[in-house]
Amino acid sequence: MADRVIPSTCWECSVKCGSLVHVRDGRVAKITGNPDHPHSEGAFCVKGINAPLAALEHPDRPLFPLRRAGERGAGRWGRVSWDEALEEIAERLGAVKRRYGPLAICGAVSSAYFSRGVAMALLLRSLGTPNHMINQDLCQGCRNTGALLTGLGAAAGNELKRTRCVLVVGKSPSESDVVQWMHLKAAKRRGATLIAVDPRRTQVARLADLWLRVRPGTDAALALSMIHVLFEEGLWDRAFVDEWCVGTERLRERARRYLPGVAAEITGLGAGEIVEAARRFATERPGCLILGHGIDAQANGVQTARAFQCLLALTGNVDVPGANRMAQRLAGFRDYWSFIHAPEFRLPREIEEEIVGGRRYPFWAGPSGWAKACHNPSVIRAILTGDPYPVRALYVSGVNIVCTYPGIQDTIAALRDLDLLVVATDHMTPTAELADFVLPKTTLLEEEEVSWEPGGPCLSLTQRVVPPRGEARTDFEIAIALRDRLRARGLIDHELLPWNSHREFLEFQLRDTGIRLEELRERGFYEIPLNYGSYRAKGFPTPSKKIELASSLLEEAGYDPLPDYVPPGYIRPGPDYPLTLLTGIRTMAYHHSRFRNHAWARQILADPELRVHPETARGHGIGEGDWVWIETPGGKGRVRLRARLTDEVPSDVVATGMGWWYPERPGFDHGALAVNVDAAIRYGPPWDPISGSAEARNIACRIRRAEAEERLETAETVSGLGEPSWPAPSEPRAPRRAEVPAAEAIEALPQDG
Ligand SMILES: Nc1nc2c(c(=O)[nH]1)N[C@H]1C(S)=C(S)[C@@H](COP(=O)(O)OP(=O)(O)OC[C@H]3O[C@@H](n4cnc5c(=O)[nH]c(N)nc54)[C@H](O)[C@@H]3O)O[C@H]1N2
Ligand SMILES: Nc1nc2c(c(=O)[nH]1)N[C@H]1C(S)=C(S)[C@@H](COP(=O)(O)OP(=O)(O)OC[C@H]3O[C@@H](n4cnc5c(=O)[nH]c(N)nc54)[C@H](O)[C@@H]3O)O[C@H]1N2
Ligand code: SF4
Ligand SMILES: [Mo]
Repeated sequence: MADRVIPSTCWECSVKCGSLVHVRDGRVAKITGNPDHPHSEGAFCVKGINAPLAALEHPDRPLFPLRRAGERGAGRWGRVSWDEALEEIAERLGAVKRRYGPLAICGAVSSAYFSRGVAMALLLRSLGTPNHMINQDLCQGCRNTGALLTGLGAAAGNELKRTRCVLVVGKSPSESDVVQWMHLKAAKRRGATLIAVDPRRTQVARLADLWLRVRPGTDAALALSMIHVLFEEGLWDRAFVDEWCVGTERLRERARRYLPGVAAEITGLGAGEIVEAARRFATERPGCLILGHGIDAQANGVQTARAFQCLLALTGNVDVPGANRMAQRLAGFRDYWSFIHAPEFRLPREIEEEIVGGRRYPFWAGPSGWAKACHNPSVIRAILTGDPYPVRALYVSGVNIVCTYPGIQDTIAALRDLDLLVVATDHMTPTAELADFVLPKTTLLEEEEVSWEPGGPCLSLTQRVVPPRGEARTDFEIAIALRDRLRARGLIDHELLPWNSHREFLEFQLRDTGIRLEELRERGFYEIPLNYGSYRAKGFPTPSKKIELASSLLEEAGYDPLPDYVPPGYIRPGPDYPLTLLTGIRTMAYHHSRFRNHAWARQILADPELRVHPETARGHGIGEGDWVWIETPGGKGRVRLRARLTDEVPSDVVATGMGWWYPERPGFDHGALAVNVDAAIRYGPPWDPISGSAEARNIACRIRRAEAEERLETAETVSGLGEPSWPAPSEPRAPRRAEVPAAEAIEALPQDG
């Protein structure tokens, strides 16, 4: 067979780089970056090079459907045919539906933007349930909810190539986004100004002209103070703001509370630094704002994001070359959000209103919410307590919730309690270990996908390079096959998953673009022409059609319409927990919990790290490489991490990653209870009042050197199961109105997760 180079798209993380798959003698020889790809321009990483092949060929990969043969989590499985698996799953879903009603069936999915998110949501909706969980409440949910309320879902994308100033807040692209990192280094070489806001001395902070080492969780005070400086010194873009923003005077009033001296006290920064950052960002134009995960998944996340989005609006850095730009859509293309929000794929409103968390978090979960997905912690609680109603069956695909949701003990207890747990996956994760059925999933090189990449902007094709191994199927194929069995049993109430093959779905996504799948094959992408200033014709996606510095939607719903600083929950615990723990610091070799079963990745980083300042380490008798216990006030367990001494963190902060487990260890949790930071924290409140996001990133903690004889928590010893560690969300807020605008606004937003 002739050698070929197939242009494709890497999906091993949310960056979605253009790739070139080199095929020799019918086998994949190597994978490299695609220099011609409009979004990634050749950028690529160690995961993209190694992971697709390692996952494809992994010796432990499940290649056939498996049915549990022993107790949940006992690791005993029997091979069954797809027919048997699907028949029994359909039968048991039917039993749950008949006994408890459709709402008792729920889903969980990640990277929702992949077609698997559509397959999952629409299969569940067809069954009559709006309930599915996505990662975004732990991910970019606060930033995106904030952007929608403000009406400014503008991202930097490759405008970084033309910008003169970049403000990077709580993002570490050298670890999490190779494309952005490439652009930032180039911008710096070109002489652009870089301002980094991060408690940690990240690579961006090292590169920056100005590094603001903000105290964790206090960014809103910084942003409001910068806003104040802009107003005080007349540095705001009056022409833009007068024409395109509402609530200017009210914001000015609010920002007055945050004089640089006041904000300096809150943030730990110097007043002079705050003023300088404001001046530079306002005057060195055009400028871009990048908001990262560091300000998200926090209890004041939405208003913190809004504070920065308002700052951006005041500088007028909106949809002009070199500034944050609005969505660059290809007319007619349907992505995840189009399906989630399109009326023809929705359930009747009275059913959507029943979604778990919808009344409490209408801007997130309810019929008018951004995510139209559940409030995850409330689902865990519903499984365990039956409140607000029983959730008894869960279909999980493409997410390893035991390893990635905070409060692992509660997640385990909930999964064990279910009447039915089905997990589709390409490797045996701790989540899959608890399933009744494990369904074998395709891996990247066996899949075909079309995605929209706003950064580039382009449509990007992932090509099926090899046939699926064993009996692996794509999520779409699984969903369609399951739908047919459910339909045969009269269990489909709403025909919302109308396609009969994965390919048919992809063609439907493209149908109204005028571009055919075949045309994408040659280059692997279709470049979307840039078009600035689209808001001039259609306005911003808010009720006023303006950028709402004071949000009318929030105000009508009884929330504070203006961004404000609220002290983070972690400040409260007091002297027992003197340090702040940052979780989720990305490392290049891993994607959350993935690749712990890949030798190439484990060679790069063998154990979970805790980054500790050398002085703090000395004070605790901790040396480089020592094992250290970490505990937080709300956590049900303690976990053990390996100390890495570095002054990149301040002395009152420690930082770690996430997602750890050791696939080779015995027990269904494979070590997650011992070493995964989500076993030391909880999914409980404080929750952001608008999005419901849990405080999963900045948490009070204490550390102690671990002695060799101290036992580790395992699947056998785990305690605290059975009781959710948080109360029911109290009274619904019952807003008068909580309408969120049209889908096209949503699609401008960052797509992590
Ligand atoms: N290699 C790799 N890349 C990934 C992923 C992965 O798992 N591995 N995951 C992908 C996904 S889903 C996501 S969501 C993104 C996340 O990627 P990023 O948005 O870059 O998030 P982090 O890497 O967690 O970095 C967040 C930064 O915020 C800082 N920080 C913490 N608390 C605060 C705070 O209160 N204020 C401020 N200003 N900063 C703070 C941290 O020190 C850290 O440097 O990465 C994506 N890319
Ligand atoms: N404490 C703390 N917790 C966090 C975070 C944090 O910063 N701190 N970060 C949060 C964030 S931002 C995120 S996005 C989440 C990530 O949480 P997850 O989405 O659970 O993370 P992954 O480990 O990437 O899990 C993906 C799973 O899907 C499987 N998979 C991959 N591709 C496919 C596919 O095509 N189909 C199917 N069916 N399965 C597939 C993989 O094998 C893997 O098991 O974690 C969150 N959890
Ligand atoms: S950053 Fe790496 S893993 Fe992510 S899409 Fe690009 S090559 Fe793939
Ligand atoms: Mo994420």
